[in-house]
Amino acid sequence: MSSKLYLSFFIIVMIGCIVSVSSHKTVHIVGDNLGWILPKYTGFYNDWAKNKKFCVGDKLLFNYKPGLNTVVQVEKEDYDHCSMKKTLAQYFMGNTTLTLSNCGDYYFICSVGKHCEASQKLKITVT
Ligand SMILES: *[C@@H]1O[C@H](CO)[C@@H](O)[C@H](O)[C@H]1NC(C)=O
Ligand SMILES: [Cu+2]
Repeated sequence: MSSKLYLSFFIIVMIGCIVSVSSHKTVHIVGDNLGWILPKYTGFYNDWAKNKKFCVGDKLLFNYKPGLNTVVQVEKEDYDHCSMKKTLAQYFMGNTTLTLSNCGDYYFICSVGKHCEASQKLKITVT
């Protein structure tokens, strides 16, 4: 009887741990200290994202100055071609925080000048 009680207590503690770990939300600062800028080299933002794990509920923080850069969420085709045939969302007021609410791929580009062609673009996969 008491070992059963002990077991159910143990199970409740385990569930509590799992819930608190999985509800831990991370704010990912895109480009870390450099922020969301015209990158120094091709593939900079892919490198930034490479070893990170993006989970549902995490946030992305794009640090940029309004007027100098924008954040445009697009689909894969526009990401690949730096076009804006079908934009999902656009932000231009500076320092944009986005919540990653769904699993799947997210694509972002900057719409200023030739910034996207110069690799100011970001693809992440949310799991
Ligand atoms: C945007 O974020 C940067 C970096 O954290 C900060 O220095 C700047 O003051 C912020 N700008 C605004 C308008 O909040
Ligand atoms: Cu830009």
